[in-house]
Amino acid sequence: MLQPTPVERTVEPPSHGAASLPPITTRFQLGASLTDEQQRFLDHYGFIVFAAVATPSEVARIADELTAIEQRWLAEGRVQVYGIPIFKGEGVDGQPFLQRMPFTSCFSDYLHDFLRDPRFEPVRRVIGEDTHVGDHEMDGLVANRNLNVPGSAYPRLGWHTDGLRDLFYLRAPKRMLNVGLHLDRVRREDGGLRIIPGSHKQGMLGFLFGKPYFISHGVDPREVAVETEPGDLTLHDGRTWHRVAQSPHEGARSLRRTLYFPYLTEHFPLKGEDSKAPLYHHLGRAMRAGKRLSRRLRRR
Ligand SMILES: O=C(O)CCC(=O)C(=O)O
Ligand SMILES: [Fe+2]
Repeated sequence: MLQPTPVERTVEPPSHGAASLPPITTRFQLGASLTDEQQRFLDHYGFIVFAAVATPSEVARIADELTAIEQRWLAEGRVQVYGIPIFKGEGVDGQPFLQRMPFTSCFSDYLHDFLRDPRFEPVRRVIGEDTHVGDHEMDGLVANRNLNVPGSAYPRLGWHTDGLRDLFYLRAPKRMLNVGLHLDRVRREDGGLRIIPGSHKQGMLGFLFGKPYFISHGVDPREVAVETEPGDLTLHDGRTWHRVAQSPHEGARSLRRTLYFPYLTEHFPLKGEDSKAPLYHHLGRAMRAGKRLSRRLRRR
């Protein structure tokens, strides 16, 4: 069993001792509201996992909806949605495969309704008294499909905090809880989400210079693997340092699908077909193009 590793000096000492909390690998049950213990766990570590919040049939249906949206976007020759680029790579058989799909709830009634299901009320209340579903804000409901094949455009994601985005919007990073639904079984040995527990309590310097953003992928001695089963729901504080580790498996076994729910307390500009790409996505696109080129050159 994993034990919480001692936090670095750059991280503030936690206000509650970890001793009174259940093990860091706990998968909790989501009830009508978060228990005091669940709330303390989230505050202390900066993340929490809820087991099997979606049923197997819902997970299957969500996966099918994503495939249907993918087919539609491929047929239309779409490269972006509302100004946000789609990551397009190759699938297991070399076919075109969309790996980061923004605004998916604008293209599926099922996903649109799913986000509004009453079971998520307790999660929404943790985020704020009054949250709305930002189908058309930021990147909307984002679906990620990490895959490890030679033509993949998105096998992994380097260390980052999501708070950096706030800096692009010219404001200090605020507590922002990311709600992720996980469609696949991912254990530590399968790669997947890694978080530095407690790193949401770092100061501004830790945020900016804790690690080189997105280009560092190394194992951190403080990191924990967030292990999930299909239908699990995770919450993580966007100010934590986190990454997505590449699967050591290849092909279909490496597939890892997640959806990040746009539960927002603030209103952001509504996006539609004539929206333009924000600066950070231009940077991201340039980085991905560079990586694809270097992979291609290495394969020669
Ligand atoms: O795939 C995940 O679980 C996390 C992705 C992520 O950290 C991000 O898109 O900012
Ligand atoms: Fe992130």
